[in-house]
Amino acid sequence: MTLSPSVSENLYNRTLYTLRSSENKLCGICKQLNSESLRSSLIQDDLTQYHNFFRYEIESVEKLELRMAIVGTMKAGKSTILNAIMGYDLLPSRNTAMTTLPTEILFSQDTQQPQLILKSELINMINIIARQLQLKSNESNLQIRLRNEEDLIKMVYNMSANEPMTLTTTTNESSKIVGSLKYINDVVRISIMLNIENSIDSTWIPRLKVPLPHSFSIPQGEFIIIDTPGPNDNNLSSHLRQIVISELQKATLILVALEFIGSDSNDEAKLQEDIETIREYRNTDGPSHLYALVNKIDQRIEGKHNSVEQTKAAVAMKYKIPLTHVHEISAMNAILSYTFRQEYKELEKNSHVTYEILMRETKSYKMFMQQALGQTWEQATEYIDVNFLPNIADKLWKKSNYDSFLQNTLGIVSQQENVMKRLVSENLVWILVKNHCSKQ
Ligand SMILES: Nc1nc2c(ncn2[C@@H]2O[C@H](COP(=O)(O)OP(=O)(O)OP(=O)(O)O)[C@@H](O)[C@H]2O)c(=O)[nH]1
Ligand SMILES: [Mg+2]
Repeated sequence: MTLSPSVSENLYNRTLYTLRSSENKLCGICKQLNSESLRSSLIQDDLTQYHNFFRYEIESVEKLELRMAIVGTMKAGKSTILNAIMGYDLLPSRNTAMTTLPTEILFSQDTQQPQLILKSELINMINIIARQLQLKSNESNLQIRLRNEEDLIKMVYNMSANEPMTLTTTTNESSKIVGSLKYINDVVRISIMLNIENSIDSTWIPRLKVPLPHSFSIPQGEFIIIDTPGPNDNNLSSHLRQIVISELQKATLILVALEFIGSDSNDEAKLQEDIETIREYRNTDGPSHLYALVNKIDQRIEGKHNSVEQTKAAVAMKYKIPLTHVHEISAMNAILSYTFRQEYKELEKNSHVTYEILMRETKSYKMFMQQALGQTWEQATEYIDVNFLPNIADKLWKKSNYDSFLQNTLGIVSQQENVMKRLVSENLVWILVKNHCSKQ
């Protein structure tokens, strides 16, 4: 395997050597234990779990896989944050609970256009649930059972009048991708709220394959981020929660999304619990794999809200995350400025850009103008030359703080190296045995 010059081949080899020899040591311990104690199911379970741990870590290093996951209170903007990292509006977002199934995003060097990949098992399951939902529109209490959520109620009525959406194993067009993901997430959400059984397997989660965004470069290998629903989402079944937790346990880095104004204290407590679960599972590397993203800073009013320093210090303390790992961002500023800039660039290639053309041909125009220029954006078009808009987009991008976040948190090469250095420096068998003893 040829490695990118940025990841040291020496470190790569040492990491694999450490993992493989730790795995061998573990096998040695197993052999030494007499068969009587091995039969004790507790030890047997733990040993199987440790073997899986080594298999998983070895495979990840071999593939040079860097796997991150985003967690955070419901509506903190997790999906929007990831859309802004991808530079595409693909993950559905709205101001009421949206993400129900974790979604895997794979950044790939050889992909030109985003693609949604769905397992046929998931499609079959969604179709089975959809057929049952078609019969539900006449049920009493439907509104109450769907907690008066307009989107969901509308969807059930639509489904009873129309054929279910046709899902395909691969989808390429952005608007179809977001439509399919919204449909799948809502079908699962409604099925849980109406007690319709779903037996979704953890390996069926939707997968998005996207090109590398912005000015990213990654060494040879795979870079994956998992979007998740909020831990305070009361409409998740325990089965789905388990799928989310197992996705979090597989991740080497966790992004914790928060709103800068904070959330309900019960919701924050649930998030802290999830973070503790991840910490316990991965207590080989302390807090260094956690990063906090304090989102929606475009809504901060000076004098009314906490300052940047106060906010960061409070978050670092509450979630036990190093202060240097706390970043303030505005995902909204980032996605709108980025997508507007891209759309403007495309138009510029073929014609002289005017306000009319922008209004007619771009998707991001209105929201971008509102976000950048505020409530009076329509009047602003009278005194701002259209050619100046790309500069305004650049300024909005700067205000998103995404540059420093992308460099510091997603500095992919250095993160891959950090993960490997950690694996090399630690006596993994010892740590696993210690964990085992502390559990007894
Ligand atoms: N003003 C502002 N709004 C934002 C920002 N990021 C997200 N939002 C809005 O916040 C709401 C929730 O965003 P989502 O991305 O759906 O949040 P989420 O955390 O993925 O939500 P769930 O999947 O339901 O847990 C949406 O209405 C977004 O438009 C931001 O940076 N600024
Ligand atoms: Mg979401």
